[in-house]
Amino acid sequence: MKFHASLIAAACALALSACGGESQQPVDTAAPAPAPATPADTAPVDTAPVDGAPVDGTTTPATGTAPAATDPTAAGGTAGAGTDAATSAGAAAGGEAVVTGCSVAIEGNDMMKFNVSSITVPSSCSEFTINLTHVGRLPEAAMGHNVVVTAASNMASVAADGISAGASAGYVKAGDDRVVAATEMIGGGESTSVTFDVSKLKDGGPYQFFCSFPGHAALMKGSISVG
Ligand SMILES: [Cu+2]
Repeated sequence: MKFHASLIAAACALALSACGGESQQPVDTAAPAPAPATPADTAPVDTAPVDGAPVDGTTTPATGTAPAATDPTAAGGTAGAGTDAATSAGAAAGGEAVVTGCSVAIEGNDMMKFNVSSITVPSSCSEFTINLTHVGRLPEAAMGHNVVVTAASNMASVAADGISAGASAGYVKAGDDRVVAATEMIGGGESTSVTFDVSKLKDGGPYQFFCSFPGHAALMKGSISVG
């Protein structure tokens, strides 16, 4: 008899719908679980406009949105805005930059990303201009971006020396002859550009472009070559 009773109890526990009264409690207990969804609601506001890639949110705990990013709810909530972000981001996939004449326009955003990962400078150009626009909203001090061009083999050391040089130097060591070109550091909503001699890219290489703001080079970098 006891055994039989416990079986029924177990059955009730498993089939919640079969046991009216008791099943209500587990359901109520489960209800608070979505509570984390509340903070998640605020997360998409920060995450959505930033980038269409949910992956970024997960790999950027620095933004403070990390807890929300782990919540599947956040991904769902972002879906709608994500479409817009993907559209506005355009080439944000990180592919080859569209070069017009002897210049290229690239973007940096609040998710610490450039919208291109490769730039091919036409060999017919004697000078080349890189136009950088920071499409984010964060200020330079928090999410500054620039474009520094250097030999790939020098990137790490140039970045390290830039950090030593500090914010006042735009995170680029003054007179650094390893630097082929470097824009000033800008914040959200700003634009800048730099023009350099293409002949500087024709010897050696491969070359890379990157952002020298502390910690950004890991994500904000790409290849630049003469094609
Ligand atoms: Cu940057």
